[in-house]
Amino acid sequence: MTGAGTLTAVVLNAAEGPTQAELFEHVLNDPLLGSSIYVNIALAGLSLLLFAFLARGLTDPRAKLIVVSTMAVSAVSVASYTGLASGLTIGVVEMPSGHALAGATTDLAGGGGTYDGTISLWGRYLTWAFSTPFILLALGLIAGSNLTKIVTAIIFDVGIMITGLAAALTTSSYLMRWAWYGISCTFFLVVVYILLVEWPEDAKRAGTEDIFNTLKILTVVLWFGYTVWWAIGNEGLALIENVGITSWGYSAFDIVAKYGFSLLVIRYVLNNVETISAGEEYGITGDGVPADD
Ligand code: RET
Repeated sequence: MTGAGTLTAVVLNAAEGPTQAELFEHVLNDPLLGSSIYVNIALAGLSLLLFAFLARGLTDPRAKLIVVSTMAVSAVSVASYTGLASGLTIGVVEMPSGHALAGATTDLAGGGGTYDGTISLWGRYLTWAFSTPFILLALGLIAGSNLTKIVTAIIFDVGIMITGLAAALTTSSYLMRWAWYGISCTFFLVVVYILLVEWPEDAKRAGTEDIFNTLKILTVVLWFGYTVWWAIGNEGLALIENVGITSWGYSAFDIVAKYGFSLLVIRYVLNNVETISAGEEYGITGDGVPADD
């Protein structure tokens, strides 16, 4: 390639943003950002093994459904963090004017180039759309709630995450980023209403109010934490500009909201199978009548 050709290629590359390989190397060579991701892959994997071990003797189908639901959160987490680690679900986003990081550049660690914009770990928001419904399913089942309320909570929960993803990736206007954020928060209020008003009543009826109240407080406080963290992190007001610190915040929340939450749920289910149970034939499909011979 001629000198001018090389220069053109470099400029074009810069305009297109980093390659996946550069992002992969960046995560690998930035200790703070890297550790916030790798630690969670390990924890998610270990928690899956631990939960399977703890629940190995469980036979009641409804109790098992609750445990499987919590295990799904860890399973999605393995995939989610692998997406981040591989560079697949990370990007460098050029913030619109008005944003504190408008015009900022990012030097990629590990020999990558310098690019206009700040790093977004947008894969987090995408995969929360697949993991958090299982947190709500477990909560709704523990509360003994009906299908309508469980599905309503899950629909708005998926809405939170997808509009949160939209907030993270919108570059057309600063205002539009916060408009998405506002829509996301409105959906969040629906979930909070179900958690704080609807399900506690159901849980009282089901006799699970003690554990439900603990889980409810843990969930509402932590989920509110994610919301505030987005607002102050590098993609929001950028009071915290550092991508590694922003990422560690979510990773720390994840550790409690996923694995801590799941442990509480599984411990409760194991010790209270009779309260949780709905009989041997719970969830059976079709109208086949089991033989009684
Ligand atoms: C965003 C930004 C937009 C506004 C709101 C948010 C809320 C996120 C929440 C995330 C919870 C994640 C969990 C993950 C564990 O697997 C998307 C940050 C309201 C509540 C519990």
